[in-house]
Amino acid sequence: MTQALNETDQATADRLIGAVEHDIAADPFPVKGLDHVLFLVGNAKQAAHYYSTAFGMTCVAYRGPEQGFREYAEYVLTSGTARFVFRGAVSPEAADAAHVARHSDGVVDIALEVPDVDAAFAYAVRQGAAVHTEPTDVTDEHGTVRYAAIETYGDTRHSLIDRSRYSGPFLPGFVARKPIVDRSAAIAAGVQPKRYFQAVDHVVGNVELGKMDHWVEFYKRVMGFTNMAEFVGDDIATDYSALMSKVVASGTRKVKFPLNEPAIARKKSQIDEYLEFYDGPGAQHIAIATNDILASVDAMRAAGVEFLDTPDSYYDDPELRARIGTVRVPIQELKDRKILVDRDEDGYLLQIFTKPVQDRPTVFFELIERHGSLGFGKGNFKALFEAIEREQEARGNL
Ligand code: TYF
Ligand code: FE
Repeated sequence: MTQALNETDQATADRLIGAVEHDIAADPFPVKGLDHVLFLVGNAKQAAHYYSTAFGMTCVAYRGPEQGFREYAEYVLTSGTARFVFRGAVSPEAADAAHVARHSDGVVDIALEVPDVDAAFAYAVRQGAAVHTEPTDVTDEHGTVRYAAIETYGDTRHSLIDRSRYSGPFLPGFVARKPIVDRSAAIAAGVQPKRYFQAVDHVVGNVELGKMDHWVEFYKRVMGFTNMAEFVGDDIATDYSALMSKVVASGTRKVKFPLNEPAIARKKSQIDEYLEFYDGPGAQHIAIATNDILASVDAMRAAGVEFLDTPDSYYDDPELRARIGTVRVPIQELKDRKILVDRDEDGYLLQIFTKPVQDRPTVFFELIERHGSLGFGKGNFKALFEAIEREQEARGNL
């Protein structure tokens, strides 16, 4: 099989996303990691094609009318440990058709893999989480998966999944499926195509004005997450762009959820623009971790993915040069590709942001290559927010 996951992939992914030693057994809400991100989209067949061709992902599983599931077609794509599921409504009566009509393409489930669904669910509900799905077993010839789901911001939820007694390609009912892009000729010729990313680093939520602390407290209380140091307060909010941000993470740091809210500033906040067009809170961006951001950006650009622009002045700024010091490539390589760089006491990171990946100015992606830094690119907020505001202006939303 192509690009099959092994222990080395798991170790690589954990290193890339900055996982730390942590005894999950001592946790009130033990989390093994991110299981998958479920997108509800208008056309899952075409989404699966885009993420295969433009994001280099591999389709590994499918479920649809052919398997007796008349409501939806669902495609499971992976890249290293990252797993995205694209679900499109087949039946006009499918509940998810209404979700797409309201929000357009977006993230509905940020699913977590847990060792004990019942214990995690009971803890979350005791701590005030709203129930989406009670714990239940689903079974097919590959074994049993136990899962439950709790509600989070907007129409978003967190499934809690125990797949330790399951050996199928995804979840019961799904069948293995061959990749959409045929890379077999290259593989036969001895060239193993390089993945554009190996793991999901973080998933960011946009919530309403005044609700950021509510959701930070939610993740602390319900999931035992803790605050990470990085946050954007009033100072950055009013100087650069109108948002406030705090980050919560699981004990291992494998699951990291920054939460943004709009702040009142001179201009219309990029978060307000999202909330208006998504018609409520939801997932804003997914950061995907790579060990070669230069190659990934080149490949994705060549396939037609649009990235935010960064002016040359960013790279020519002597203050930035001094702060950044030496990174693994000459700054010119980053400048050529508009890749941003930030450094803190632990190390540095390289990052770049795509433009929104659907018609509405809502969900986008971030490519991130960490070298020690566990941050989120705080030093880049000014340059990044100015780039976002140029796009907002072009859309007539500023
Ligand atoms: O995840 C983060 O916090 C960074 C920075 O609209 C960021 O990627 C924050 C807000 C935003 C885009 C990026
Ligand atoms: Fe980010």
